[in-house]
Amino acid sequence: MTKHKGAVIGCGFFAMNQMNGWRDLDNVEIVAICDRDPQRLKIAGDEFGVSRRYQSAEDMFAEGGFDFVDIATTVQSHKALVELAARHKVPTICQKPFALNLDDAKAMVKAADDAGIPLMVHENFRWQTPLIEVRKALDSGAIGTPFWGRISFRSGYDVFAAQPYLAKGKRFIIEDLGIHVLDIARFLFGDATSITARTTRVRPDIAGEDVATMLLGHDNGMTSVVDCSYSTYLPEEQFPETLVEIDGSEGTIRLLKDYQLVVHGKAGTERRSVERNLLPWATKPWHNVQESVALIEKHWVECLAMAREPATSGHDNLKTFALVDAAYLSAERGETVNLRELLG
Ligand code: NAD
Ligand code: 89V
Repeated sequence: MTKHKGAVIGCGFFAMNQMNGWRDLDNVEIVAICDRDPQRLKIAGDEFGVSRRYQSAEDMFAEGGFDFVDIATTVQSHKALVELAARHKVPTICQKPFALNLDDAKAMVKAADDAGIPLMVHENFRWQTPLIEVRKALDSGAIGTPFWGRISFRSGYDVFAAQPYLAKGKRFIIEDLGIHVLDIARFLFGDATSITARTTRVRPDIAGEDVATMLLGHDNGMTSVVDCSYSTYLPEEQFPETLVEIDGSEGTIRLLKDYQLVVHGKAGTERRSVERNLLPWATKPWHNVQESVALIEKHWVECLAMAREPATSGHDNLKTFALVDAAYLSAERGETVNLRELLG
């Protein structure tokens, strides 16, 4: 068995899930970690038994000895780190949001292409089992031809407790969470040609928008609504569940709260739970997202071994990222934005 040697940059809140996912894979060994914060470096290094520890990514790359790098830092450092990895010709995974803007994202993809290295964006939401089950139900033809969909993430969860930086950015919910939900829309309904967005900031104590409603036109003629809110206080909190509604020519699919999937078509109605068992290191309510981390990491290693392009490659993610930029543009201008304008 080939053992893939990896390095992780950024040992913060979410990287712990990534480290756990890597530890679960028999054919991966994380041989080096990097964080400019020495305390975080020590905690992660001790927890996961990694002795090569660096405060500088440049120093880590200079010593080398790994086959891929997993960048788990916040967005401000992504461009410099992806370009550093490209200079060293090391296959790269980068967390979402991939970049600060679409121009940077395009430059990062070009850097990887020029270096001839695979590049995957850690866009894990589409790897959640319930969403994979929705996709399978769609592909089965049970509801005929889909013509309308809604992907919805509404919550009052205090996301700022674990990720305080989210309260500070001028861009918030579309850039941080909507990016996942827009990617799910692409995963289920195909690429989009246009987007119309409206945004609001309900919470007075944050800098960015915490509510966004987006209307997408898809290449295949479908219409979808993508809506996100962190100011929705429900009697039963549903964080971090993504709910889905799809109407087709012969039936409907609903992914309801508590991961209940209902597929209703000519053949009848099927209702079942698509919730997964907790991984040993997972904690509720995050377990479903944590499982998607393990699945995207497995996918990366398979792609690396077979020299295949990952589902959420840099090239693929440009289309999700363009939707993010287009949504902000649409909300600012108060008009529909054509995606071809941005992607060229
Ligand atoms: P965090 O602030 O907790 O951790 C980031 C770490 O990176 C910090 O320890 C920081 O010291 C380190 N760092 C930053 N720049 C560095 C550099 N140049 N060199 C070395 N170390 C550096 O952040 P987080 O909440 O873990 O988020 C990290 C990324 O993960 C963000 O992009 C966030 O959007 C993303 N995220 C993704 C998901 C998901 O489901 N995919 C969930 C949460 C967070
Ligand atoms: O993806 C993220 O960065 C997280 C969460 C999953 C909570 O949206 O902020």
